[in-house]
Amino acid sequence: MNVLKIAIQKSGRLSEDSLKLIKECGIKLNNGKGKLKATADNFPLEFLFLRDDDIPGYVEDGVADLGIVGENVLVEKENDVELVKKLGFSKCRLSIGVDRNWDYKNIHELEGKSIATSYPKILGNYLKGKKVNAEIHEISGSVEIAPSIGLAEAVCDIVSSGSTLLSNGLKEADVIMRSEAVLIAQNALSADKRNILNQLIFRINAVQEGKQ
Ligand code: PRT
Ligand code: ZN
Repeated sequence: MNVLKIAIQKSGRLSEDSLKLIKECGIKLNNGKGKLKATADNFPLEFLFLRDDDIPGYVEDGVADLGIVGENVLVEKENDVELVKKLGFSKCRLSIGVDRNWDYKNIHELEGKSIATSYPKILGNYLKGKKVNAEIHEISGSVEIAPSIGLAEAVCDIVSSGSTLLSNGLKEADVIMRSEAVLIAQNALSADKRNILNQLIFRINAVQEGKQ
């Protein structure tokens, strides 16, 4: 019998709500805590617990058939996968942050400036679209401290409440993209697997309609 493999973030901001959605779909997980794999009792799904950054690549390669990941990571990675459905949780923005005393009016003020980010592709494409030339510094974490240590004049980072920007003397000046968790699928699923995916989508739709 066919089983769909779904990749879920092992631990982080997507994990809890991803598993909650699965549970609300009536799917029961058999997992020992801390394991990298789990199966379901009553639905043909197998779970792989991975770092979110690795999920789009594993889905493209077919190591997993499905995945749940932030749209921000999906767009940045540029993997060739299908965006099946927006899931409505882990909502956030990818935003430009600047010194709170900067009287920022629009993106053109970043012309010739340096910007620290973990999202060089999304930011680069956005700036190109706006015809702004800026220097992008790719850093993998603690982006918010870049201006205070003189590494960059602005940042482009994930924001939800905005308190991390504030506590680093920055303010949210411009929104580059809005993001939420999305269900992704491998492009070339077999007809049998597509059938299981359709059953899963049916259940997710029912859960989402119940919440409206
Ligand atoms: O270990 P792994 O690589 O799997 O996880 P990760 O550390 O890369 O990601 P994780 O768990 O932090 O985030 C997973 C996804 O959650 C992100 O890709 C986003 O789609 C989404 N998300 C939603 C967020 C936030 N909200 C968020 N607030 N991701 C990160 N943050 C950061 C933000 O950058 C800031 O530094 O949380 C901090 C607090 O945010 P404020 O604005 O509320 O202060
Ligand atoms: Zn990550």
